[in-house]
Amino acid sequence: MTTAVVLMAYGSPDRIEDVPAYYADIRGGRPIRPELMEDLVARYRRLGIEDSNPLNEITEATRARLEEELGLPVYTGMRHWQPRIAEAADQAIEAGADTIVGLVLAPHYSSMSIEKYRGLLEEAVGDRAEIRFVERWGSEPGFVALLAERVAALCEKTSHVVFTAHSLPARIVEEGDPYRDELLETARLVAEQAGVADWSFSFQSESPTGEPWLGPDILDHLDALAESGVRDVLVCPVGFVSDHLEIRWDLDTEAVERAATLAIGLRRIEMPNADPGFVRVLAGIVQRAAAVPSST
Ligand code: FEC
Repeated sequence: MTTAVVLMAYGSPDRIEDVPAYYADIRGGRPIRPELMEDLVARYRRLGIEDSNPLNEITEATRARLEEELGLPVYTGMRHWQPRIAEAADQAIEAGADTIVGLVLAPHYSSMSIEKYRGLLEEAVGDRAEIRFVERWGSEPGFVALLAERVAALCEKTSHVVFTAHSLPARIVEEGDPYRDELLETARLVAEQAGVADWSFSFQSESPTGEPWLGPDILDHLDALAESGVRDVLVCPVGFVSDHLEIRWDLDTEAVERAATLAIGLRRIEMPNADPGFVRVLAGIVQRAAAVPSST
């Protein structure tokens, strides 16, 4: 058996000129209102992606460390940008892999996220290799411990901890999607291990697609917390693992600004990024998936 890993992430445009093509890819061909495009270009400009692109750089650093840790080839495949998941699969197969472990840098399963990555990988691989796909790893003990340690280090007596994740259209709950339950389970485990009793959960990064999304949104949630007397919030994102637009804009800019108007102090834990301890957690997940011919 010759194993390789396809490490998958959302992907991010490398240059401002790439934003329209990137957004079109996210929309899957559905139209984009001009004002939404302009708003996204402005956010990426403020993020400074011309000089350095956090998501793509962190994913490459994670890939390189994971490869070293595992002693197996690891290829990056992006869902919405380059290198594409199909390119990563081709590289793995051309290098002789007959077994591919598929791991997404997003811990919780949803039909609208992880399942899409799986579809792209399966389509690319076809019958050329066996896929061992990791469906979820949000309750992975090493991941929970890493977040709990970061929360405990910053949590003060007066802190209220808000766990966050990317929102998705609310209809997924009626469709029986486990996404929200899995997120809440990670939050519960982290709070328990960090010894935090005062915590809540909110979603972030909702898109204006014209249908209701899972809430509460972090900005509305901050309003409600302020009204109930909370003055010190520690944010722990559990549904993302890297610094990227949704962290640096939605939390570090928008949520920080809203908190300031409400006289709430807001801090967040550092993201796992390519931290060696986090990469060891990922390596353990890959090793287990490689050893067992089924999803974990
Ligand atoms: O730093 C970067 O350049 C990329 C940051 C980024 C991450 C990310 C993660 C997730 N998304 C998820 C679901 C959706 C759904 C839609 C949607 C739209 C966007 C847009 C941008 C964007 N997402 Fe994203 N997402 C990131 C970036 N996302 C930009 C489009 C403009 C906007 O809304 O701001 C709606 C699609 C549609 O219109 O039909 C749904 C989920 C995740 C977490 C899991 C993962 O990482 O794959 C779920 C990072």
